Amino acid sequence: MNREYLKSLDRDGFITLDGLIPTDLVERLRCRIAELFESEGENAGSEFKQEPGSRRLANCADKGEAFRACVAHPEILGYIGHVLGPRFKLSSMNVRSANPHDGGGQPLHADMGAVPDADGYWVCNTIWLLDDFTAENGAVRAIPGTHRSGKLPGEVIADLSSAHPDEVLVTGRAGDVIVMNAHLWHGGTPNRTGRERRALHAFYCRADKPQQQYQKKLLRPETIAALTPSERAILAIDDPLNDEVSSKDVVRSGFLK
Ligand SMILES: O=C(O)CCC(=O)C(=O)O
Repeated sequence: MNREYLKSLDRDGFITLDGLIPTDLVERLRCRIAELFESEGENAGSEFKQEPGSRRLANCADKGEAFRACVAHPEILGYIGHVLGPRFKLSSMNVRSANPHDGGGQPLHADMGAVPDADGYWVCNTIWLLDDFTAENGAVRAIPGTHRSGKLPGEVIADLSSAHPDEVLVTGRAGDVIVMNAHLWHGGTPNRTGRERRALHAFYCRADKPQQQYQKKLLRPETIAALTPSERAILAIDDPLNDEVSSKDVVRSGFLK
């Protein structure tokens, strides 16, 4: 892991890992996403949530080998562990595509409405760019340092949809991965172009917190049988603590994640 990146992640709450996704995996993810949008139609995303202005897919760890290749990437897990500590797991894996012609704008939020607790940070997201993120097409905005505020944006900001003086636009190239402390105040911006803007969200949480999507219940037996040991561990398939904390609600709502 790069020390400067670790410093930025601590200070600002996010980093961008340039070109981390091999080109052929970007292509496989795009193809699989297109197939799933086609086959799931109006139900796409409904296992978790549908979002006006964007198309979503949920439970992606169960939806093909291209997604599973993104669950336990060693370099990314290193950064996640830096934020969450040694014991963490995948919380959910979803796709979000900001629709052309002004879709995709979101209010500022922290994922799952989470504030750090006595043990520190407990949510961390990764955004896998499957299209360039530009100033025009719905790049994510973020307010650096707000993950350290111990507050949610709604406690401080009257209009969560308006521009904030301290916000920055996190642009990047298809193939980059943004690692974001998910307590950071952030949100999607409108896609003002005529083309979709696709991203995969691999979202992680600390071991003692419930998964947003209880993977053990949602994955088909054949998917579970095909997991590598490291994928099985990160999905918390054999973790009794996870069964205790996640099994009550198979899917948890939570702001925009
Ligand atoms: O896909 C993106 O632009 C990030 C969206 C986001 O922050 C969210 O859905 O919580």
